[in-house]
Amino acid sequence: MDSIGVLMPIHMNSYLEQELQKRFNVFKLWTFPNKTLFLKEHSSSIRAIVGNAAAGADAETIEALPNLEIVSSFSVGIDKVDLNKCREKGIRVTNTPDVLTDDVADLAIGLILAVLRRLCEGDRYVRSGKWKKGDYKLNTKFTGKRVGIIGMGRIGKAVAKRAEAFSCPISYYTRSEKGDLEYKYYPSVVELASNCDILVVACPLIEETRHIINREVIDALGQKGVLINIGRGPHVDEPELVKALVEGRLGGAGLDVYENEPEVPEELFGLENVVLLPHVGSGTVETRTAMADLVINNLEAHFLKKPLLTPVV
Ligand code: 8YV
Repeated sequence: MDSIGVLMPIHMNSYLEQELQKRFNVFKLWTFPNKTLFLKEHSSSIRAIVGNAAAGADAETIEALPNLEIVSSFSVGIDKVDLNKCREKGIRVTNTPDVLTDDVADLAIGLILAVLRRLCEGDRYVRSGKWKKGDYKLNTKFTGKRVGIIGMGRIGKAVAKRAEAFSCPISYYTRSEKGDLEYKYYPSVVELASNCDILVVACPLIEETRHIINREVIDALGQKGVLINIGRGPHVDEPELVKALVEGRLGGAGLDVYENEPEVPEELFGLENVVLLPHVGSGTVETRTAMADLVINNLEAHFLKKPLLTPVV
């Protein structure tokens, strides 16, 4: 398979790169200074793209690669892949579900605890020596709080399971009610937000879920409510979120994702009720290794004409 051209648009993981290079002819786009020239010279050799949550395969790239057969994404979310264009051209698409579910759900709980129990602020308090000079203020209990979840796929369910262990009543919003779940269903995000203390975004990013967290939802969550986003930045109307936090209309936020990563609104930096992470939901050695193996296994299956392990298209 070492003559098969595989395009990586950006650097994502050293293990993935090494393992791909052992098997394929890998083109690392970021090492070519001129993208147009690169495409002119190499476009016909490329039969696969390995992208991720930051850079996938848009219509323009797909059109520029006449021999593209498969996009194997190093992510579960495939919002950066033009699925319609892939369908139209008969290009297969795979992602990395399941292997990252636990880590992302763990991180959602971590963010909830970090925001409510002020873990980062407490750490800064100790390190700065302020503990010696004063009393640390009280924070907010997590156990028993009402947790609302947007999206009840693998990750949403895993967050619910963990929150249940904290005795939290769970409710959720999805497009239609899931018959097999005992959690309370709300047919609108505003209703869900009005009836929970912590709102977790865990749905895929598609046109209908863009800005699913808007001003109305934020106001429904209210002064004591906490927003946790482990989905995608564009799920949230970020300027509205920033305004609500700065004006004290929202209780707090734990964010792993942002609208224009790696740009993060600086107004958030000074707020103690906000915890900011650099999109690391799946970012453990174990999980990123499992994701890389899945990407490679999908590519190998494709080129050996075997069934794909985790097909999307
Ligand atoms: C990663 C993700 O950030 O799986 C997803 O959808 O957002 C993450 O796991 C990423 O693609 C790893 O580079």
